[in-house]
Amino acid sequence: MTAFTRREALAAAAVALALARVVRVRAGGADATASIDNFSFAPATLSVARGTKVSWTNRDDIPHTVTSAATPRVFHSGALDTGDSFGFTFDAPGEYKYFCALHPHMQGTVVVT
Ligand SMILES: [Cu+2]
Repeated sequence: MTAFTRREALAAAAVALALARVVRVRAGGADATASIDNFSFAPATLSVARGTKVSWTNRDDIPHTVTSAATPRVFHSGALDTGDSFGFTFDAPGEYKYFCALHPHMQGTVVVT
């Protein structure tokens, strides 16, 4: 390895470390949890600060999804089996309505301030 490529490698490593630090700070923000049980999202309305990662866990014994009602969709979990979780970080303020794509009468809202 030449000195030049070694310096490049060190610079790349420094950038990677800086990025990892940014990710860690973001992940260190307040997180919120919600559950899916008995064909409903709980809490049905969740208020969080921007930058919060909300994680839903399916506690029901059948599959559900967490699907943005917006067009285009802001997020979509795909089918979550019992015990599966889905997380989404809300970076922009707003009111995010969502539903279960398998049971559209299941609805919830995340309010981001
Ligand atoms: Cu469902």
